[in-house]
Amino acid sequence: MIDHFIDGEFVEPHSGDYFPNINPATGEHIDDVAEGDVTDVDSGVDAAQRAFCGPWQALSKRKRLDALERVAHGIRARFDEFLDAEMRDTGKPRSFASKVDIPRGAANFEFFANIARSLDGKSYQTETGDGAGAVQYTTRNPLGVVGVVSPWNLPLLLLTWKVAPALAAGNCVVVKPSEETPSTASLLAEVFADAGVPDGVYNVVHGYGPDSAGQALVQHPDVAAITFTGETSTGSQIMRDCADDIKNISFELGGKNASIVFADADLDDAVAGTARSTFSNTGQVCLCSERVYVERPIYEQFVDALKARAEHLTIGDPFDEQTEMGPLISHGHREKVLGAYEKARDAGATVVTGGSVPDLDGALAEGAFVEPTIWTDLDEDAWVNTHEIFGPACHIRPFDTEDEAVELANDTDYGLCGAVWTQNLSRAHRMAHRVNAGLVWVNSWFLRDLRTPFGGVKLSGIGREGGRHSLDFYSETKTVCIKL
Ligand code: NAD
Ligand code: 6OD
Repeated sequence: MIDHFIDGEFVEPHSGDYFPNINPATGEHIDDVAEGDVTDVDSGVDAAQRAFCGPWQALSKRKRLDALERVAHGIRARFDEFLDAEMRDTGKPRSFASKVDIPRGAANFEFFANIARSLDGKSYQTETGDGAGAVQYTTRNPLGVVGVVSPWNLPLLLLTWKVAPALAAGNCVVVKPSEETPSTASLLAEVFADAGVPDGVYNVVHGYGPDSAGQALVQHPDVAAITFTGETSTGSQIMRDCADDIKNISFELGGKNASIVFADADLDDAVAGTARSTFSNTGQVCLCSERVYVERPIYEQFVDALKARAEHLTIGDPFDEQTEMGPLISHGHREKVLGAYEKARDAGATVVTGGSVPDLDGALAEGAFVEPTIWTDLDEDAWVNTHEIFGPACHIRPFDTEDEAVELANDTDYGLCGAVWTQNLSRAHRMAHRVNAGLVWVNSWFLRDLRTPFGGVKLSGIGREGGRHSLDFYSETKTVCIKL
């Protein structure tokens, strides 16, 4: 059973209801998860408020941040448990989760603890009419209780990306992990307890989103801010639900990211990088490239090379070291992705590779697998070119000029990131400037430095998290003016 974690204890849901947790690689029922409701959320928020006003604030900043560093060590000490839990919940391969998800879970705590140690305010000397002057300075104050609503694609990574800075800034949290991936949030609760973090600082209420724990958390009047990662349509609903209380919000939402490959790029790097940016985590990373634009002289060569990469991916058991691609998160999501594959075919796409489900034996035959898929020859307004698929698929189209590439890349409602492949330095800078997104990678993809601001424009989000930007969001700046 996976229960809520409230006020330092695992507790059963008020309703007594549990829902199943399914391994998407096999369809196996792995656990039962507490289904939270308004009453459970009330308990979580109440515990967080008491901890905020009591033991968490009573600790010195140094002791609070030391405790977060112990959480980082605690994750590392139980690395294999976190890894197994994440692989079972998501079906993501060991080769990915052991390098990305779990290390980043620990690194997020260490990084934000460190950066918060050196945070400073500003001071100003102010002239006054009487000549005495005044000094003004700023302080940062925590918000109180922060609600964290997180998705299933990088469960521990994205939950800790928000929990760590929220706590480093002095807040307490109530988290609502995705209903698809409850396990690592609960393991993390054990790590918090072992690290000696006071009860009520980190609370977990499991459940669904609308009319369930997620919405109750967002609407709770004593929650000061909501930090959310997930679908754009969910973000819209959450924004409406936060409006009455004018809650602070930070949103990391969907993407329809473009990868632009110029003829002067290092072709091997561009193909390998685009394969990574399209197929990593079975295409379930908000930063994945689903639209690829290739300069005409190398178009055919590029399509053939990406096809070869897709066809050589080892698909299968997430626990096998050799596996490069696991299943999608669920059969429900597979229906959506296969629906997109069908829409592409109906719109007249040339299916370069994939488009269906792979043949797998034994237990894996029950898994939510799909083939990595590449299309060409679709119009830009085709459904799969305008909607986020969140699966291992992309459309490739040729272009002739830099202006055309910019126009194609920017012709979307989203603006999370872009990738540009070129050896021309001036062009790299021009394109980085002209692609309308929160983040542009040149000759790389998903190369992260946690100090940098992360977030999207247009339908891809509101605000920036990362480094000091996160700490800005999770605190209020106060100005103090002292007349001398
Ligand atoms: P989702 O929006 O369906 O769910 C995310 C979380 O929100 C879950 O915990 C869910 O239970 C909760 N939720 C749903 N409706 C709610 C409501 N009305 N009120 C409160 N909570 C609610 O997203 P998902 O399917 O879990 O994740 C995939 C999506 O997330 C994709 O669109 C992807 O692009 C996006 N994403 C974006 C980023 C980013 O950094 N921009 C990162 C990861 C994922
Ligand atoms: O690396 C990160 O910090 C981050 N927020 C990644 C988001 C990935 C989206 O799926």
